[in-house]
Amino acid sequence: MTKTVFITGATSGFGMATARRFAAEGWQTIITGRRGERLDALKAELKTPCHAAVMDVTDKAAVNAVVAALPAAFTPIDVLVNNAGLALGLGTADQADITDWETMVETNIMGVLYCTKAILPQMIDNGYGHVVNIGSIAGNWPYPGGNVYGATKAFVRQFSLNLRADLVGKNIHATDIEPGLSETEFSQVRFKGDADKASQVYTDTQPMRPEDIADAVYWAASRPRNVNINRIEMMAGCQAFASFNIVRGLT
Ligand code: NDP
Ligand code: 8X3
Repeated sequence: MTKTVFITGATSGFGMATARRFAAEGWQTIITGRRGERLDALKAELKTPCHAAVMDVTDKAAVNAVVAALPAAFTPIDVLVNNAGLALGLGTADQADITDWETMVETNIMGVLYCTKAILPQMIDNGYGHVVNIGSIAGNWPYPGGNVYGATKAFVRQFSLNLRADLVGKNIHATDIEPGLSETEFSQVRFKGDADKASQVYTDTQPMRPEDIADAVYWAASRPRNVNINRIEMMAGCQAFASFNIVRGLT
């Protein structure tokens, strides 16, 4: 039987790679994001049935409207991939812009909540479903400038685990995928279009590729039902942990 995946943030990076991966495995896709022309191009490329909908995850009414208007052939949804998200800035907490903080909270937290709440009822009615959230190593490990971005991803991790605790008896699976250094448009967004700053993040490194994360999403979503993958933390092969920062000379 044909399966259906609903992906947020499919216009770029992990979300686009995830749509391609599920379609290559024969799934039909619902692809969403704010940039409609990119959704149209992706839809034209995919070989399985695809429904594209322009949707801003921070707009609760828009999310509900998109889900309510899904063609019957695309319901019920088997897998929701809550991928849309962003980091804005890398300033320390005292210097960061409060509107950047608000945007990260609205997108990375409220967006995940709006989409989950809109789609869960059909999973519950269907007696089957899987919510895959895209967290980050930034939600597990602090770093300077990670302040609110990392905190939003810690929320995503704990919400994923709590979803599972609530919904195990309803046959709903939940997974948090927690990637590290990966080359997408993420740094261009974080540095607000400063291409030099963005490309420096990846200079002389071997970052993960969007396809590496799509692999993990697909693998988690395609386990047999006697297996739930709670979390997958992934780092680039060139990335690891550092020692604690000890500042000397403080009085
Ligand atoms: P990209 O910038 O390449 O993609 C982000 C996607 O999110 C785009 O499709 C964008 O679509 C969408 N998006 C952003 N804001 C909104 C919004 N308000 N409504 C709907 N869609 C939105 O970055 P990545 O692919 O790297 O990021 C995907 C996820 O992975 C994010 O949650 C990010 O935090 C996380 N992540 C990224 C890592 C990395 O190093 N790249 C590592 C760990 C986690 P559009 O602009 O068209 O709306
Ligand atoms: C993105 C990974 O380390 O840049 O979530 O925050 S990191």
